[in-house]
Amino acid sequence: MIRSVSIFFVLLILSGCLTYAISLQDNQNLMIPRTTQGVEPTKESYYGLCDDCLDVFDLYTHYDFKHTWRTNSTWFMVINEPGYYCIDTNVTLNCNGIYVNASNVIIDGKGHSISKGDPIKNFVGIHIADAENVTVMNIVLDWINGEAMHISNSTGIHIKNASMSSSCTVYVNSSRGILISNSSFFWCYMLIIESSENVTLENNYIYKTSASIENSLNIKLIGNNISQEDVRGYPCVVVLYNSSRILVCNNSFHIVSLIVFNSWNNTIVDNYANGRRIVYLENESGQLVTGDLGELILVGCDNISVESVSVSNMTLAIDIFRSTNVRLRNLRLSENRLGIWIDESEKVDIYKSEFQDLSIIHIQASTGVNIACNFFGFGAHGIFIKNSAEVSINKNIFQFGEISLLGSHNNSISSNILNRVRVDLSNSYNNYMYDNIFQGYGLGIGDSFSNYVFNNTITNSSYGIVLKNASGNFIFFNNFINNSGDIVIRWDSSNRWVSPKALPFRYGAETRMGFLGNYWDRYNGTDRDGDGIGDEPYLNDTAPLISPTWNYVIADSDGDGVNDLKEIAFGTNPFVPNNEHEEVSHGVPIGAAVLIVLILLTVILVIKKHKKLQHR
Ligand SMILES: [Ca+2]
Ligand SMILES: [Ca+2]
Ligand SMILES: [Ca+2]
Repeated sequence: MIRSVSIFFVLLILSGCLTYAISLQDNQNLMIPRTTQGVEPTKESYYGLCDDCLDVFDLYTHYDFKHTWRTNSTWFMVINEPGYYCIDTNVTLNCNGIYVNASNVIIDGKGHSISKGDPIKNFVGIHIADAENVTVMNIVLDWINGEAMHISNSTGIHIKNASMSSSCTVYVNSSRGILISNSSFFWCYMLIIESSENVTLENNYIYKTSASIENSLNIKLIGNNISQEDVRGYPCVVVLYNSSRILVCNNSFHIVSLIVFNSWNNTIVDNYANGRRIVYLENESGQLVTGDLGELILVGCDNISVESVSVSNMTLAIDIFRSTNVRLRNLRLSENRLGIWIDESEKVDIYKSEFQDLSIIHIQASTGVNIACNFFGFGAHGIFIKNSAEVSINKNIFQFGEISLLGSHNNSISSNILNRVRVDLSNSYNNYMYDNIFQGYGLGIGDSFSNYVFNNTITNSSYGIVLKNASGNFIFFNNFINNSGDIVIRWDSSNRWVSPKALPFRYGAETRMGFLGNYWDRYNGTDRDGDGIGDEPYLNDTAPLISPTWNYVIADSDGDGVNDLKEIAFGTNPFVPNNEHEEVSHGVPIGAAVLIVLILLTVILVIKKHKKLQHR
């Protein structure tokens, strides 16, 4: 319940991205008069999106199902003796429905409906408690909100030809030997099976309804039709959580995804999503997965290659739980609410893949995830990283979205082209952002320390960097060009705007030793000694660069393949060859020439755009 409920919140909040996509205007910030103080992004643009949705994932938002019937003690009907009970007419109730605590009972609705008259009160439709051998059939529970059906501490219960609808829940708790068949669940909030054994859901129609199987054993889902109409609507999932020996067989999924958390010894076979097969691998190694899939689920796997796989139109396309050495390449994920979910995993590579239309990568409690050389299209929504380390985002092109780090450290974002991508750090430390080009949005750092931001170019943003309650971060050797404001500082933020140490650099003909600040295009200080460092400070930058960074040559003094600037950022010795940071050395920085070309392209695009606007 913990996770399943909160997954909804995650997805629901992610859906906020959609409105944000629509409201964007290209380079509209060019119209804003330029000041040194940028325009602070709104809450949802800066913090809101990721950090709220990720936090909520861990919240224990449990409905207090177990007590609802006691607090509303009025029942339309109480059955405490065995027998055959019929319902001969449709009824609308302003109280609880039928309470069964006798065994050997049959309730036959004969096709009639029991409707909940009060949409607010938390009434229960049918509650079967401490009973054995009860059948409920041919009944319609039109039960807006509250629980349509609650089965607790019971055995041998059969629900058949029943229909339940209207944002209600169906809750099976601490029960065994339950069969729910040939029934429909239409627009229910959730179907929950908790702490139960031998529960079978067979041949049901489950529409716009999520199902959660938690702390349960020997549960069977067979031949159900589980669907919703729109990937952008209210997201639905089927979650297996802390459960084992689950059989999921011959089900037809449409948009709704199956998600497996910490559940083992499952048999998941012959299922289809959107007409394509669902691949489930548990405790496998050395496998190659390829082709157009409905969904891919890896649980406890090692050494898996996933190549040329496409998944579209699912709530979640690829679910990776507690797996290691997974290589994903040439994927094409589009129109999925979540593209890849990586949880409690290590060493996952996502390479040369394409993400379109939502398809968010969500990484949590994982280490060693490398995301390189991918393309994130105009509708893709980026990467969320929570409580993870050693995630590398390198050489990707983003057209839109957000990269968000929450409670994460020792991650790097390098050599990416970030068009209209918000990069936010929250409660994160020792992260490295370098050699990136930010266009349209800058960088936000909140409640974070010891992060290193260097050799980036930030252009065309309404703010360059936003710092909120963030101290001890190093921001140096970046270019701030054509932003309507350079920095926004909120609360107690004190950071360092020059290189952590002095280093040798060449500017013009001479090589000198000194601290390097940032290039700010609106800085108009003098440089009387011609060393490339301005004579007056700019804001808190005591060594502002007089021209963009590509006019300064940074050496690799010890010839170990890592330039002195990076050595200083990574804390290695620029004068002693080092091997301890080899991962740094194979991140090829964007060279000055490439940078210039990219900036020229940007400028051309901006001019074109501007001209277009003038012509209107
Ligand atoms: Ca100077
Ligand atoms: Ca070096
Ligand atoms: Ca060195």
